[in-house]
Amino acid sequence: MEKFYITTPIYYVNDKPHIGHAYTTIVADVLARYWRAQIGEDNVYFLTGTDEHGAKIAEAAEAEGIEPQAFTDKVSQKFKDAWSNMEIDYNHFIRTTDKEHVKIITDILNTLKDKGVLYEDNYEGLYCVGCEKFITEGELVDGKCPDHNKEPDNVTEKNWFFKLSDFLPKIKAAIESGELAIYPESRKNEVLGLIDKQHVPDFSISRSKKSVPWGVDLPWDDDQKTYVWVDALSNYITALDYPKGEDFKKYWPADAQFMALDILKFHALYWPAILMALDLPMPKLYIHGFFTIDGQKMSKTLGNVIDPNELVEQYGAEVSKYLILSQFSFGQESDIRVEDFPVKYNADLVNGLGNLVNRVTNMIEKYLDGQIEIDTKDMGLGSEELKQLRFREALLTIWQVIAKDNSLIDQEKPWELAKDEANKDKLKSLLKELSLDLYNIALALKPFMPNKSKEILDIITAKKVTKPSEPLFPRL
Ligand code: ME8
Repeated sequence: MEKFYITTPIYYVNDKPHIGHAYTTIVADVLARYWRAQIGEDNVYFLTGTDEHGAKIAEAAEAEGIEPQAFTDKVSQKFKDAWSNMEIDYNHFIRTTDKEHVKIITDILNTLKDKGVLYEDNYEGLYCVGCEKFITEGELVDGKCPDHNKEPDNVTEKNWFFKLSDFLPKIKAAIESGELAIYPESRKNEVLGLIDKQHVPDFSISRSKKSVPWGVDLPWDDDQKTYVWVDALSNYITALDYPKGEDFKKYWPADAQFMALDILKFHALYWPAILMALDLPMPKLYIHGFFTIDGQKMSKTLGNVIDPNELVEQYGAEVSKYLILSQFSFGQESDIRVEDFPVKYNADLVNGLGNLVNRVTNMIEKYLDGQIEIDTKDMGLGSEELKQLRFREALLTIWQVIAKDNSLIDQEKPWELAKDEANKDKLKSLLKELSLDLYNIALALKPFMPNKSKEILDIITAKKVTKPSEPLFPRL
């Protein structure tokens, strides 16, 4: 039976959700809705959640003067609230502090140890808490981590390591054969380049309890806690109740794991290595760009963090999602320009789609007394693009039809045709063509704007078509 498993990264709860997290979650939501319509609700599983262990989270909790668990409860809820506000329809929201997750992680760690892929070693080096990773001198700018503008900590401790080096040739072969799929192609080549340059040392799977007190215990070593990445990456299978769960048997491997390129290395190297050690099949990874706001990195200090809740307040959930997805292509490095949103809203939604619905239904009401028969044929508008995860291009295809129809009306001037009884057939077939297009536009919009899609379908398939009593998209 066909199935489709979609994941987003699990987001860190050191801070509340922003538009970057929203983008990944929206594309996952649109794709899930698309596949539910193709293969049935019961054959699609969309997972999101929060990553709640590690030094970074413990520090954030301490800064607020509350216990880590209470802190993660609070921030995790903010992610849930934001997604509910954006009308994101996930199947499961996993938290790495869930009891079930912690239990399975403990089993996974034991299995990895039994398989002989872990070893103990002393580590001496620099650690950036912001990145939750060890960092080399060469990566520093003016002695600081360039991403977090902070001096890394000097760390000397005993850790457990994963023998990534043993897996690299197999990972390379899996990427080259397409067994481990990485899209777009440029990101795949980036990963292959990393492997070739041998810039990937073994990775640590644990830290001393003294440095990371907030985490899952390493079952065989009292002094150690699991280091965030094994805990975090495994969420994609613990959520499905690995190894025996029905969901796991049905849904793994993932058909689309979404992320930005900030965490590509972890997903394209560490994650496949863990999966190979567990004898599990490889997923498909889809990497989108890491975007900036008005040319700058999003940061609290700059005060340019865009809160998805504020967008929803201004535009509503569906329009916000449209504005975000239509601004740039998936995979492209981009700059979000919120100041363009009102212009785009007026052009595409008020004057484009809203106006077309209004004109067509108004004319059917006026010239045909609301009577029109449309043959309800699904032309699969935008479907090919969505199958290839080209979200913006799917929208562009829909909007080409909207633009074509609006100019067709301008050219054919149905109000002139209506003046002469001799043109009655011509007028009727024109309105038929337009309403068939509207019907297909509404079908194609379903994964993007389920409510607006239904509104349009209800209007256009009504026994007596009348123009909407209120504009579909009110002018700002
Ligand atoms: O990395 N542009 O969590 P995180 C686009 N917990 N996407 C962005 C973005 C931006 N400016 N900022 C964030 C972690 N994202 C780990 C992941 S997974 C097993 C563990 C999105 O809260 C994008 O999807 O830092 C990115 O990969 C993710 O949020 C990072 O979220």
